[in-house]
Amino acid sequence: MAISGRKSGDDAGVSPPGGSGLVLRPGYLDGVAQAALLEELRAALGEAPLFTPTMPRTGKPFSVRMTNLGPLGWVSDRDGGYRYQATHPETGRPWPAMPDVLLRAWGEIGGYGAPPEACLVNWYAPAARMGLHQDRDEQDFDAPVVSLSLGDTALFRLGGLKRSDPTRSFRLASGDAMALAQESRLAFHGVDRILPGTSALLAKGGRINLTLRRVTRP
Ligand code: MD3
Ligand code: FE
Repeated sequence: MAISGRKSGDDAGVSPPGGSGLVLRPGYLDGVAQAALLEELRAALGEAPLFTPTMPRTGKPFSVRMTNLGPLGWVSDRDGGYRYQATHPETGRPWPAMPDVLLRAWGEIGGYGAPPEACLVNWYAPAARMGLHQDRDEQDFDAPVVSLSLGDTALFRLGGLKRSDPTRSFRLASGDAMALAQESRLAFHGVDRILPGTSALLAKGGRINLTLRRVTRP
């Protein structure tokens, strides 16, 4: 069975206090499904290798390496800034297709009528992190963002609509899924650190996060 846990008809998940529009599905993928998805990702990475994005204007490299799946991919570099584009910044080729398990997760957890257009693959080495930011490079903020985690557990931080709003932290473990819609869609968020040795899925440790998004308005 690909997906563990709830039967159809169960509620969408558990919401931590204060998080309107935030849905957490701990253990959404069981160990077998995690390993199968990892194999699909390894094949995709052969077609669309990880690249190191750089910050707009400064050119400072991200500590997270990235690639994308689907019709559009998120990229960033010094001169072009944050953007979505249909091709890999280094190979110039289209992004690989999204695996079915991701399309299924989008429907089951996000519950949005139109399909996702972008799956950003974030690859965290054990020391990588992601500073507090908003996701606002999409045209459609009505669509949710759906995230799946693989590998070592992340200490994730979620705030409010202003950078200075209070934040709360929780752990995202291998196989966990999360959806952010409505108020939480434009909330500040980041990854403070990866907790080493918390999963055996990746032999060298580290973490992969897959983020499914709608970019254009359907
Ligand atoms: C909360 N990635 O790629 S995924 C990103 O774990 C990103 O790699 C993090 O933030 C990661 O932009 C977090 C969960 C997530 C994705 C989108 C969000 C949380 C979000 C949008 C709004 C609020
Ligand atoms: Fe983000």
